[in-house]
Formats: sequence, structure tokens, C-alpha cells
Amino acid sequence: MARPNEEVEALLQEYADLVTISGGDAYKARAYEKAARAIGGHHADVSRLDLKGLLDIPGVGKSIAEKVLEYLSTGRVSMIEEARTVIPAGVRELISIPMLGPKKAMVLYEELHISSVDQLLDALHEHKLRDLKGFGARTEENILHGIALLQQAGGRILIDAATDAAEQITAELSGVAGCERCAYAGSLRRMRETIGDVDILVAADRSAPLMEAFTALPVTAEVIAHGEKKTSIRTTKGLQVDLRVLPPDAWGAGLLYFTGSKAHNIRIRELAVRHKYKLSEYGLFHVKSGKKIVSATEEEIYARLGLPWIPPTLREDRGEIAAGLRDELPELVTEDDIRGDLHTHTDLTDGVAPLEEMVAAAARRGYTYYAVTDHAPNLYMQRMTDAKILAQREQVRALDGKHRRMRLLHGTELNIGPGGDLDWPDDFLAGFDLCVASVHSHFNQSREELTRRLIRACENPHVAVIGHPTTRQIGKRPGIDADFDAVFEACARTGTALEINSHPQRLDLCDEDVLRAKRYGVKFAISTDAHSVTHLPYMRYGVGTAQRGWLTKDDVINTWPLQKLRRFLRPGTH
Ligand code: DGT
Ligand code: CA
Ligand code: CA
Ligand code: ZN
Repeated sequence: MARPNEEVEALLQEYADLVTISGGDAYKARAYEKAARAIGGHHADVSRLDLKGLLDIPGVGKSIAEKVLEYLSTGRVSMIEEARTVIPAGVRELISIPMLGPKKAMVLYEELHISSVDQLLDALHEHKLRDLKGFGARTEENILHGIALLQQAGGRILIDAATDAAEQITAELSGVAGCERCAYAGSLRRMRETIGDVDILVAADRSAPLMEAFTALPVTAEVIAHGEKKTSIRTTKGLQVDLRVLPPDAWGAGLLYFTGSKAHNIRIRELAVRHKYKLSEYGLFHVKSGKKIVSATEEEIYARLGLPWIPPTLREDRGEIAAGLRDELPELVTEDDIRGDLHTHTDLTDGVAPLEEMVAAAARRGYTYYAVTDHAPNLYMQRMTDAKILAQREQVRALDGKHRRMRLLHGTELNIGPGGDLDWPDDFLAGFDLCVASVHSHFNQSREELTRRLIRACENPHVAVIGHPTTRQIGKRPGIDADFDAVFEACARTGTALEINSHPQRLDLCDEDVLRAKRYGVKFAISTDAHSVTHLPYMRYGVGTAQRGWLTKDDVINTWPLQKLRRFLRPGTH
């Protein structure tokens, strides 16, 4: 359920839209819109306010306050109910399309009886709009583009697309005169697997030049809101980006606040209250005197609350504050700790780059080892054969040593068949340095079958890593329904590592599964499953996921020195 403030905000905003669409008083529409925002952002719960309390909210006059009271006591507002009968809900949906104002929406409804985005798309494809007054071929194109933006922006986007946009924008803003610091915050800094919008912060004395530069960026397709403290744009790819300009001495407080998560913020604010402090996006203050204590850096603020600096990937209210107070935060694995990639493909199967190119790119990343793990024969469309994989092994052995500081491992990615069976017999598997085993088919088996299947794969002494364990693809395919607690237990018992597949579409295991598996004492391999040279840098997203799962270097086998890794990979010992 939404909070009462949010319910009232939505209701008043709806009324403002209805007034606008029906060509009503523009002044009245703006007044409702302003009140809606003020109530949505008001600190106190509106359902507990009386008339006087409501009138104290900026922008709320007597007439609006009475509507709010009517809603709070009866659950409805008769004036808004009446307006709804004149204009269908779908027409309101139309005006959320960029490029389509309320006037045009009303014309579409009255002339063509269009009252939903779907009906509008049909009409556009039948070119019904261009004969309407005020419309033309150009308008059609604009509206189509607007719908595309709306639909893309409706969902959350993958972490790599958000990271690319954020890094490009922070680099450009850092070059603007007056910009003292620039960073991204929000869910992206916490490295959540998907991102709603990107939150960028700048420290500067004057905000105007930065806001101007922001709206003028080449990636900016549309300015959603333009203000002194905050400006929001939509990029050409439909991603929303918010820019907030902070006073330089409040950098730490702003960064802390806008990094979130909301749940983490609430916890540290409670902690502040216990110290008789008040924490806001502007700093940490004494409640009594109102005097500012600290605000410049996150470290100082955490320190005043008795905490070490908490890495953003832990800020999800999963016990990080209690652990911090006991000084027991994990020393998280970092990308620098990673010594190699343990799941990669070449053009021998479905990769796009030849072995030499993949290996050269890995060496450029500074790895000390690198495993080639092409698909095995049971994934039939890959056409793997014994002869082909053995020929590849010769190539790998010949290449090994060409890159001075990097050793090569010859492995394979096996298919875990419907009964838990694998592509090759044990004596053939013994010839590999590393076997990753993954599920690639029969996702809809029963829970018992799926569980038994994964456990059987773990029990094979040659299988060292279970690849993309749940097989989920974000936004496309849910993970398989196995009893993963039983699987984690089997991994711990047999010394089989679980993969954290770093591909942004997969991130499998996900952060919460990693956290759960760790409790069983399982080890992990953070790998990219690279099918091209450009996939090798996905490692950072796997490491982010590992951090969100509280993993340390010790938990991750591909941070270990080669000798220790080889001992783990030896059949029977893992
Ligand atoms: P997203 O954009 O859905 O992927 O997730 P976030 O975490 O980036 O959320 P967003 O963009 O709405 O807000 C950025 C941060 O600002 C959020 O993580 C915490 C802070 N924040 C925003 N609204 C509130 C609020 O109402 N209360 C508190 N305590 N913090 C908030
Ligand atoms: Ca955000
Ligand atoms: Ca935001
Ligand atoms: Zn695979």
C-alpha cells in the first residue's frame, strides 16, 4: 500500500490532469499540481493532520484541504469522481507520452475515440492521425518516438547500460567550470542488478552552469524538470538521469543520502537520533543547538555515529550497521583481487573471437591465469567433438607461456543433462584443467528433478564449478525452481564452487543467493562467460554482486594464487 501522502498526491495530480485535458482553468490545474507535490513530499503523515495542519503545508489552500479531508474520511472526492466520468482513465495515460500534450490527447479522444496507448499505436500505424487538425506526418513520428521512450523508461534497465551512461555524463560534467566533484550515487553506486534511474551529484558553489551543461549534453533527448537544486533529463536511450548540485561542504552528507538505500538511510537516521543528532542530506546536526557537526565526507559522518565507512554495496539494511558497530564488516573482495577468468568461450563454439584474441585481451587485463571453457558436445548446435576439443587443447598448450605473466587453463563448460548426466565419461573429463557444469535446457522439470540434477553434477569429482546456477536472465527468464538450499549444502559438502556469472543480463547467482550460499561455507568463482573480447570487462558487475553478497577474497577461488587454485581444481579434493 502507498503511504497516505502518496495516495493524496496521486489523486490531486490526477485532478490537475483532468482539468488540463478538459481545457479547464490552467491556473487551477497548476494549483492542484503544486499542492500534490507539496503533500507528496511533506514530512508528516497527512492522514493525521486536521484542517489547520493541512493549511500549514505550502500550496495547500482551504478548498484543496477540504478535498483532502473528504478523501481521508470517505475514501473519495465527489468533484474528482465527476471529472472522471467525463474523461476515461486511458486518456490521462496518453498525456504521459512525451510530445503529446493534453490538447492533442483530447482531440484524439473526441475525434478518434482513442483512450489508450495501444489504441493510439494502432491508429498511428493506420495513419489515421495525419488528417486531424494540428497533426501531420511529423507529429506522428514524434508521438511514435515518445511512446518508445515511455515504454523503455517504464522498466528498470541493466547495470551495464546505466554504468555506461553515468560514466559518460560524469566525465563530461567534471570538465564544466566550477565543478569541484562529480560522482554517481543511488542504486548504481550500490551496484544493484537493475537501475530505475541514475542519480548524479556535483559539488559546486553555483548550480546554474552545471544544470545548463547537463541539459545541453549530446545524450540528452528531453528535459523532464529543470530546477536550481535538481534537474532531470531523459537520455536518447530512454534512461532518466537526475542531477543534483550540492554545496561543496555538504558533499559527504549529500552523497550518503542520495546513495541510499532508503532502508539504510532510515537506519542511520535512527542511530543519529539516539546520539541526539539529526541527519539530513545537508549534514549531521545537534538537535538542541541546531549546530552542524560534520558534513564534508561520508567517513566523518559514519565516524560520528560510531561506524566505520560502509561500502555502498553493503548499504541495503541487511545487518551492515550492526556489523559495523561491532567492527565486524567483511573486507570485501575487489576487482583488483581477481587473478583470472574461469568461464570464457571462443569461436570454436558460440564465441565470436578466436582463441588468440581472447587470450591476448585477458593478458592485457593483467590476469595471472585464464581458463578457456568452450561448450561440450551435448549442446548439439555447437557441434563440439572430441577431436575438436583435443585440438584446441594443443593450441592452448602452445599458446601458454606466450604471455609472460599469464598461465592458461584448458577447460570446458559441460551440460548438466535432464538426469544430472554430463557430456563425457570421467576419464575424458580428467584431461581438463577445469570443468564448469551448467544447465542449458529442460528448465521446467519438477523441483525434485531439478534439485537432484544439480546435486548429481556437484557430486561428479571432475566438476569444479556450477555455471550460472539458476539460469535466470534478467527481464527475460526466471530462474529454475530447484531447492537451492539443498544445492548449496551439496556444493559445500563436495567442495564445488558456485559461479557468479558477471554478464549483466545474468548476474547469476544473484546477491541474495550469494549471501545465503555463503552461510553453507560454499566457495565462489566470479566469471564473465565472455563470448567476445568486449565481455571480459563485465567482471566488475560480478564483483559488485559478490560484494552485495558480503564476499571476501577468501570466498572467491579466482582471487587465489594459481597453486592454491590448482589444488582446489584437482578431482576429489574440491
Ligand atoms: P532506483 O533508482 O529505483 O534504482 O533506486 P535508488 O536507490 O537509486 O532510488 P532513488 O533514485 O529513488 O533515490 C536515490 C536515493 O535517494 C535513495 O537510494 C535514497 C535517497 N532517497 C530518495 N528518497 C528518499 C526518501 O524518501 N527517504 C530516504 N530516507 N531516502 C531517500
Ligand atoms: Ca536512482
Ligand atoms: Ca533518482
Ligand atoms: Zn552456459
